[in-house]
Amino acid sequence: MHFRGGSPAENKSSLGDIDENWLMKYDKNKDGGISEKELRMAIREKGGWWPLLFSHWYAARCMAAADKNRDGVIRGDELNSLIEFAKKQLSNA
Ligand SMILES: [Ca+2]
Ligand SMILES: [Ca+2]
Repeated sequence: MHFRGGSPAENKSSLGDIDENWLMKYDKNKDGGISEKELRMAIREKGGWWPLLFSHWYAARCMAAADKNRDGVIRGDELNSLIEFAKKQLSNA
């Protein structure tokens, strides 16, 4: 993985962990999709991403960007949108 910019090295390595397998670990109700609640857990557990305070705000932004059919769950192709959005946000942070 290659990222440009001034982020600390530990942020760069944690960005590489953001993929579908990582997200699906947080699919607690096993419905094959990631709800906003599940996404918040993922963000909180990631820790280094964003301060805890932002987890609600950040999850809502990710949902708005990735949940194309507005059913409140990220699944299938939407997962890729979510991953792309998250990486873009985080590499700019
Ligand atoms: Ca789920
Ligand atoms: Ca959806």
